Amino acid sequence: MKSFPPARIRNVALVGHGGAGKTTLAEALLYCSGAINRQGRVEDGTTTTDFDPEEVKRGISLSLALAPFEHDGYKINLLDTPGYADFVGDVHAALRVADLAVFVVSAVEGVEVQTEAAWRIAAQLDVPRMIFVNKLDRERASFERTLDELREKFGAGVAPLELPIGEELSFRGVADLLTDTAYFYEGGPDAKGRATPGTIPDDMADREHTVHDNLVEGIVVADDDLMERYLEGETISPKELEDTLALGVDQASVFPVVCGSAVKLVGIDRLAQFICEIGPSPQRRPPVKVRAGDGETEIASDPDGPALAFVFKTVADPYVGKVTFFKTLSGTVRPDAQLTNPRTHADERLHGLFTMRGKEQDTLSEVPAGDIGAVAKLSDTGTGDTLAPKGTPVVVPTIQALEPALSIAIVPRSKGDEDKLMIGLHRLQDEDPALRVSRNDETKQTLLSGMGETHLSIVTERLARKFGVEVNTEEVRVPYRETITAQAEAEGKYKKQTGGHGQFGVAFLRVEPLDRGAGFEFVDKIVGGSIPRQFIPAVEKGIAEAMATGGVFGFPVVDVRVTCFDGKYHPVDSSEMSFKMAGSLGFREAMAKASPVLLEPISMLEVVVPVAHQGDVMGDLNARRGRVQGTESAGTGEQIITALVPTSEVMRYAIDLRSLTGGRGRFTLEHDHYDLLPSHLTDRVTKAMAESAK
Ligand SMILES: Nc1nc2c(ncn2[C@@H]2O[C@H](COP(=O)(O)OP(=O)(O)OP(=O)(O)O)[C@@H](O)[C@H]2O)c(=O)[nH]1
Ligand SMILES: [Mg+2]
Repeated sequence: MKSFPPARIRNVALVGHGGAGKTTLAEALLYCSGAINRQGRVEDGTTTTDFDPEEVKRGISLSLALAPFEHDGYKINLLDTPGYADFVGDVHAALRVADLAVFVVSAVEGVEVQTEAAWRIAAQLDVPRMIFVNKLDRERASFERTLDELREKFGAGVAPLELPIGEELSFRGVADLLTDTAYFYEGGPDAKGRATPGTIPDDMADREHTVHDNLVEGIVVADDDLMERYLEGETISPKELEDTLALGVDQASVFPVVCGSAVKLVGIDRLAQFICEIGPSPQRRPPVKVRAGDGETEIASDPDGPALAFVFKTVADPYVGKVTFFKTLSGTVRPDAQLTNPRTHADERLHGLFTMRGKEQDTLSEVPAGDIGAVAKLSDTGTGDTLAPKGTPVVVPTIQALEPALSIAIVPRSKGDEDKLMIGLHRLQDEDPALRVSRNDETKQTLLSGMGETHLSIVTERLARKFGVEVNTEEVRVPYRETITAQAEAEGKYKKQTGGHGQFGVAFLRVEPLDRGAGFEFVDKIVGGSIPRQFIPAVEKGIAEAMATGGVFGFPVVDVRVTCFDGKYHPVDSSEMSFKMAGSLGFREAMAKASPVLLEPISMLEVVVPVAHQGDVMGDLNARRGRVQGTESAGTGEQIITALVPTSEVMRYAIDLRSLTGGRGRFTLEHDHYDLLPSHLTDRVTKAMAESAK
């Protein structure tokens, strides 16, 4: 693909709720601009941007995909993003590099949960926004209803530039409010989405005039000079209106609304045109704030400045290796450029530069400021990293890490696959900042943590497809622990007399409960050499090992003081080994007599939900044995609830909260402390433990 100056580049993210038609719209834009010859369909798995086998199988987008195309002398770097909540990390990544977000909203479903979630992210990042009301050809589509919802949710900045001509089956074109012209799309498939201009149908002329006047008034208020001329009765030219509108878009104070159908190719060419004409070029965006040493400075999008690139996405390919997607923030990145990653201090050589349209690579001769490119085989650079010239270690604030919400435990299906599994997981973690891999030594499980069930099942599918490791998933075990509630004593005796050299050691032990979190304390009260000094550490070691391997119920033992107050030895048969055994046996016996109980982990849960859901969420927390610690307003109609909840009750909270709030809640969980498990639950836990050991 040839190189474009920054003024001719548009970085556009398609965002919105799952199924609104983003991928179909990306396909339509590529097709109408001539970048592809065939309009693929999501249902057939033939679209450009849903190319992953996992995406094809499910018919939904799972990760952001780049699809550049040319329109009218501009290069539009389209970023198709997933609408499903589990993959919101990629929406965030796309919005970090987009200069315009096009919200795709279905005229049937209207504004949905993820539309609002993406809006919040775009607002937070100050990304200019416009809206494409899609699916106007569908039954029960309504532009009016959708527009009302948009205004209600996103405010007075929402400004329609078009009205649909006809709706549902009779949807055939759009009326342009700036120029008072109708565009009809009735040329059939051969027209490839090209419109025929005409006059606005009589039956909608009145309405068109009203909306037109509203729009013009909405635009001219932003400019005193225009306002004055307008009030004096002058007709403001569409070009002038458009320029003023573009300023409002730049400032993310005006959100133009256009409409059409991605499947029927209605309004698609016009959307591309709007993107070029009123969409901000990278140069019109405010300079990027970067950290330089201890201070902060700003970097303008200047192709002649020092090269600076921001990595927003990494994809692990088992054959090509790692592909790194970046946006050049300043300067011009050329093949063989040598840049440094200030985070890892790695010197990276950017060999071949290319762009990708879906899965197809296309060579680039350079990636100037504002443009997006890709490079393969960087050694030590991941998503969110900055690449800067050696000696100028500036760092762009990284992509905010997502806290995983759900965990599963995985085991490789074939025994010898442990190493392959770890390599695969490591590589997948590289491309997916929302994925965490950890090992719990207490429960002896390898845990995979992510954003939700779909996310985690995609990860296991990818492990199999990309790295040839099949895994079984298990329920995550709760790391229960044991402790005692009374004092007890026991004699630990180890004696073996088989043939020649025997084994002999005796340790008298006393166990006492300690405060929560105190751990293990060993007290040596041996006097008069009843156990020789050199063997006392062995007694302690034996106890420690017994505690770790599990007490009466099979869980690790904590918060116990063990005092060794007497013992016996044999001058020939006693050894370290025999005292270790004595310690271990004595401890087990004393523990059993000391009223052992189970401890369960308690988590601190923080839930953010719309006020309307607060009652439901608190009621549900009660049912989970939760103790609400406080509630406070998060502003914007949301409430923050903090509660201490037994960890076992919130292992799948990600799924439960989603269904409880229709996806409108979010939460974080953090281990807080251990507490006594209510005795009526002990049976259930020990039974489950016995089951899982089978
Ligand atoms: N009738 C009609 N159907 C559409 C239109 N746009 C998309 N669809 C259909 O809506 C469904 C979802 O479309 P996608 O393009 O996959 O939606 P998406 O927004 O990419 O969904 P996610 O990737 O899951 O976020 C598909 O069956 C499309 O064929 C449209 O304009 N008209
Ligand atoms: Mg999609």
